[in-house]
Amino acid sequence: MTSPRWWLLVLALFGATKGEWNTKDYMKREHSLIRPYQAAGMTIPYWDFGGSTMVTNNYVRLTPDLQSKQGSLWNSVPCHVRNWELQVHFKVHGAGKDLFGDGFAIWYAKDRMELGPVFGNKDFFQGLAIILDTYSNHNGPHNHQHPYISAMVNNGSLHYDHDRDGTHTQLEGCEAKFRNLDHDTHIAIRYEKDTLTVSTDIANKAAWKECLSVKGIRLPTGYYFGISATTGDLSDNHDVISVRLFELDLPNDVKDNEDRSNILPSATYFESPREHVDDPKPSSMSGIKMFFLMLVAALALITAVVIGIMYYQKHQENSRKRFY
Ligand SMILES: [Ca+2]
Repeated sequence: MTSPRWWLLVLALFGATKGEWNTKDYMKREHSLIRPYQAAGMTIPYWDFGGSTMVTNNYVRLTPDLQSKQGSLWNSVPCHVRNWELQVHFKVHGAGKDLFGDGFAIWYAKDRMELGPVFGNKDFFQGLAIILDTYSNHNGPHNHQHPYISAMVNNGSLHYDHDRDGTHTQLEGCEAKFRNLDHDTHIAIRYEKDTLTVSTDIANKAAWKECLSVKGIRLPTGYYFGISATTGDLSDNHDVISVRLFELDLPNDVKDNEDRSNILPSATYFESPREHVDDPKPSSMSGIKMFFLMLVAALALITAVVIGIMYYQKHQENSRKRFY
């Protein structure tokens, strides 16, 4: 994957400050958030924020490290770019060593600025969510460790199930230890020719590592980019340092003039869903009760077998009598 971030580093070394790279990918200023954020007063050009979100000179804090907070940050300009890469420089940190949460989500969605239960955004959303879940709500057997990054596409009909950490609606996911790191942490969401690829740069190597890649994703144009976060009983600071959107230049791409402004978001391939079984309830039966129940069941089974054999033998005798 070609990475505009490499060029960012190269340009930084040469002291270049223009938002236009040497590649043919263009950064779209109206969908990006770069320091200094505030032009005048308390507003950020092209961005709105709500809930607990606080803007400082160096970061936008969606939630502080306090319980029961929800915050969001939304681009106010709908995105009409067909192939894009969104890069988010973020920092999740807090005092909790073992207990922290809940995480944050990056959105490309139809509706904006609606706080709700899905990492600070509304449920039954229309669009794409990249979820960076730091807390495992699921006590049963899990396929993965947390923090966990996953992708979800929703046409408005799917519910995000926190009890299963969204595992039965996710497209794909990966484990990513991005919390409480001293170095910078980045995520890139690339949407190119209906393929969604999510990569992380959290190992302080200035290189992208692929987390997930899914083909057959159809997203409408004209949706909004946003980021939201939430804390519950557990908490963390969820900070956004920058957001950069690049329009991808695909020179060999046959011009596709399909009007995508009115389609519903859809995904061709979902991860084979894990069965939605309830966690085993702790048995209210004591061991002795259980033993007797098993004993009675065993006796009943033996009795049934014995009766069955007797009946069979009798039947055989009768048949023989009939035949001979
Ligand atoms: Ca969770």
